[in-house]
Amino acid sequence: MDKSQVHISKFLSLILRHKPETIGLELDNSGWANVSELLAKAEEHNRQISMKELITVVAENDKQRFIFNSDRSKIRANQGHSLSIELDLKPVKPPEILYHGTATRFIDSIRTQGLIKGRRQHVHLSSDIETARKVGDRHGKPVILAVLTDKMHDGNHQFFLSDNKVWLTDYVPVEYILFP
Ligand code: HQG
Repeated sequence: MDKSQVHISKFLSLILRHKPETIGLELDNSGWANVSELLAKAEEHNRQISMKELITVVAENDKQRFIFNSDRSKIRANQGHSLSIELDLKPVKPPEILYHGTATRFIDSIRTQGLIKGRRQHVHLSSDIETARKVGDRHGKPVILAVLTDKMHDGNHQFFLSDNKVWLTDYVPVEYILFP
């Protein structure tokens, strides 16, 4: 993504995951926004985005954060919401191990509380270490935690796989976490 695409992606993350009210937009219960309304309201708030730019950002987004419906009349974020919306994801059996990237400063708290979702709708896990490292890097000195997801699944915890391949779960109790 080039600089202007990153700029648009951050704006879309704000609007489609967290605060649509910033531009007076409403999402439906599944997090979908009407595309023409989104572009019109963005423009009213001095964020001019063309349909062509929007299509490029959706297609070339490094993490495939957004998706259109089939006729491109609607758009939503694939995951990462703090808004309470229904993504309609089906529970999926996870692999044996998934990874969570965090920062050293959170480790003491995670050791006592486990992994909590905080302001987001889910705890985010990835199937590869490199992604986890990048996620942790956003918060400080990165630490990669391995999570025994097959054991969690056996213990009746549910997992979901978002359309952009982020693993989501509600909470990770500390006994399932392998600390480095
Ligand atoms: C930490 C990005 C203290 C948790 C990424 C994380 C991801 C605790 C931070 C997505 C804790 C929350 C989400 C506890 C968890 N005590 N700290 N008990 N339990 N934490 O940003 O997972 O680029 O809400 O380890 O790729 O970092 O936005 O979650 O460090 O998929 O598309 O609390 O955001 O995607 O931070 O990132 P976040 P995250 P995008």
